[in-house]
Amino acid sequence: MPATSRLLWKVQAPDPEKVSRLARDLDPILAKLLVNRGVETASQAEQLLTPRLTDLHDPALLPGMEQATQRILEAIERNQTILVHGDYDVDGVTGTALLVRLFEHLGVKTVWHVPNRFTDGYAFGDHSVRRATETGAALVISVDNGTSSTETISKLAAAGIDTIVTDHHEPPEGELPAAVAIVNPKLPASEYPFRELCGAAVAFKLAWGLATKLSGAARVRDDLRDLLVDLTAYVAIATVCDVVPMVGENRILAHFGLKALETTSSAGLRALLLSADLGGRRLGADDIGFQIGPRINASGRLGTAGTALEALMTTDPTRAKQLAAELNSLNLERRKIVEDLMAEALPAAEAFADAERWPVTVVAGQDWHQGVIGIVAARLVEALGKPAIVIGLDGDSGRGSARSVPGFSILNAMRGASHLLGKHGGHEQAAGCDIEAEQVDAVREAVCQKAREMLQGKSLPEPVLDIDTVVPFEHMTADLQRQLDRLEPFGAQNPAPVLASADVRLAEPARIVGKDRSHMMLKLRHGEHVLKAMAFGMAEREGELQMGAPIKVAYTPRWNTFRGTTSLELTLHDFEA
Ligand SMILES: [Mn+2]
Repeated sequence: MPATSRLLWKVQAPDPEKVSRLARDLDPILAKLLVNRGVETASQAEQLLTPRLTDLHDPALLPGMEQATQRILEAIERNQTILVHGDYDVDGVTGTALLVRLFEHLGVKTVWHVPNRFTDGYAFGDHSVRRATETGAALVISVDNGTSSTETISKLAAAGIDTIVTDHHEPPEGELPAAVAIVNPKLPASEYPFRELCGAAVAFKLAWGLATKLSGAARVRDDLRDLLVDLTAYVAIATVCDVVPMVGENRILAHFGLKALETTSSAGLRALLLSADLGGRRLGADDIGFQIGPRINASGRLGTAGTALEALMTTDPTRAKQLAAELNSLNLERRKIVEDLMAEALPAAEAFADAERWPVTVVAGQDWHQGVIGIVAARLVEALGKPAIVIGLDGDSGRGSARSVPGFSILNAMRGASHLLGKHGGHEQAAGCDIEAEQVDAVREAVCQKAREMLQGKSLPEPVLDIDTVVPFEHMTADLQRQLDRLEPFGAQNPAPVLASADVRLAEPARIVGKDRSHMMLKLRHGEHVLKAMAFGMAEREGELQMGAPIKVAYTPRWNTFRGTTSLELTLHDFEA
């Protein structure tokens, strides 16, 4: 049965003049991909392809850096206890780990705190004040939060405890908290040249700034320099998982951080890599995003992020192995919870299938695990092609997590129900809300009503597949892939290449694979040139493929290592047969 593609293929059209200019020194396909990513000149290309540590910005350019480092030096001098206060996601946990490791190296009395998302609620709150007083801390350093925590920081001050905020969130409209220092590139007065750092990267900048002060010179003393290099591993993990733009300083930090991670001396990080089967390998952003990130997040989603934090910091190899194993099983448990919840949520969503009447899926369930509702919302968006709000109820009240399709603001749609919701907020693509159980039906009505107004009779934007360029299949070789490798690490604004090839045929019948038999494994060929291709979640489309018939494929090429052998393989995004 011939069929068309499932996505709208949009092949990019880079300016041929710019491409040919870059292609003087570079592979022509690589040149096209660079222009697609906004590169125009040879020197910009050079900067992107050869990241240099010397292109990192001076930490002293960050607002609050001088006051922050002065206050920490004072704490060290007076032998005060410092509380490093993170958040429960990857960004917060890794940033906390790196500051604690620095302070332990310096022999500073250090304690840490990450909130429990079920018992402590939001990132900075009374639990923070309690923890600080209990531990006798004189100074709290926040990681990945705090810029809006005016009330909590005042309470800390009233208890005689100073706060240094390190954060990357947008500052509030009104007054900033009365902290000793707020280190955040997004402050209105900031002259820092790069706004897009993740929270762990801001914490790293503080570590670097402090190391500079302690060295008494711009050149950081050797022990601290070695430590800072090691600590970039945490920054790389956070930069990938927090999905900040993978450009400029972020890309440099991720590039060198991945290298540092490959050779890390940290027992905890090594055990984590081994448990994910990533030991001794060259690491890419995907390895972090799909293997390391979910393991760290599982801890905060299902219980306390403390397990992940300890796993990232421990120096004891035996303990490291235990903790890595624990994160592994938490992650498996998390997956099982997502599968079970999907089995309930998908049929519930299908009861509101009509996209004109119900442009946004709104489903709720008693005891739906609030740690995974965001993941389930994303899965529903993928399955049904429209935005989704998934609500986990706990008795009379609950929490909702929303995800959207590109080009549609779920936050706007959610605001259509603002009079029915508790606290709510977020971004265009992802948002969250507090909600009463009895309001679910009314919220569904109000959100869908608002969404229909936003769409004005048009249907939701069709899912688009951006394709970098079309290449003859036989050009997709290991040599080309080694060129494309130079664009790593990939992320937002520097996506992995998506290529398309026409006139490809099956070299053998498709094989249905996977535990739930939802994937297809293909051998594709053009003439003698044969490559293996994985079509994840496309098993149901097997009937569209026939031996001997030409196929158009859109794919991302990747290296696949299996039993010690590395080969070039394609991940299909879509096909047309
Ligand atoms: Mn963050």
